[in-house]
Amino acid sequence: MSEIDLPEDHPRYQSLLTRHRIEAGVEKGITSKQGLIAEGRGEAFDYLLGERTIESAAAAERAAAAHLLLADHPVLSVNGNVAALVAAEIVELAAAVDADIEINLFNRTPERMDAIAAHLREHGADEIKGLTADGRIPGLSHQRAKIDADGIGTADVVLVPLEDGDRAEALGEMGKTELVIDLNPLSRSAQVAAVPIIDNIIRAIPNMTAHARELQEFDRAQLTAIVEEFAAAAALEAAENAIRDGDLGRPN
Ligand code: PTJ
Repeated sequence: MSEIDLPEDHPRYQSLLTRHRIEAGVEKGITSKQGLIAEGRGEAFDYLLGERTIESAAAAERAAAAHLLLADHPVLSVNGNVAALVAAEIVELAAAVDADIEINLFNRTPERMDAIAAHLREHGADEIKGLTADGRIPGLSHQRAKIDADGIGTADVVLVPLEDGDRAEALGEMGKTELVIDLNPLSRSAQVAAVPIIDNIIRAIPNMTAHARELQEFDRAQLTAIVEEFAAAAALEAAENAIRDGDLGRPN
């Protein structure tokens, strides 16, 4: 038995674990109510993908790991859904690629910022950015423009999971290389990403950490070759085709 009192080989284990974590996130003041709705939308896409990491997503996860290892200043952006679903896994990825963790919220309130920071610390995070908020994303109004000047402000590569389209677009215009995790290949965030990862974040982050560990010994030329080999448009197309084919991952 595990976190949700269900054996891990139960066919709905991962989906029920995800729901449990999001619900707990709302109860802890981490995840917004809108985050619940966003998770529902994500689940629908995941169901159509067969709740598995498709081949093109695995390639994207490897390319994203190579980007993070090549970066001068990589930052992993965390919102209320990410914190609820994969807090410990984000901390592990940050350690594997030597990245900063920065909290960035669409619906930013001091209470949620503090609750998420505390939750990340409970899961092993040390330094957490996002609380200073002394930088801004140009072209965005409102609280969602806030960033740390020495975090995302100076990052060259940013992982933005489950991001809203406006913010993803504005970050791209700042010249950041964006790695986006989003189960919807048609979302604007996925469309503007250098590396769109069309996979559930619950699978994507541990996969990226495993790739980063495997690529640790690669030199810059080898990592650059992996980055250059990856084609974003082809990955988006493969994911859309997998959803439209709708075999739900069942063998033909
Ligand atoms: O915590 P906050 O205030 O920053 O708000 C976070 C949410 C997610 C509510 C906010 O960023 C938002 O409204 O996002 P959107 O525009 O609904 O986009 C979220 C995207 O993430 C959608 O395209 C979903 O399909 C996708 N998604 C949802 N759950 C998952 C997911 N992708 C990967 N893994 C998931 N578990």
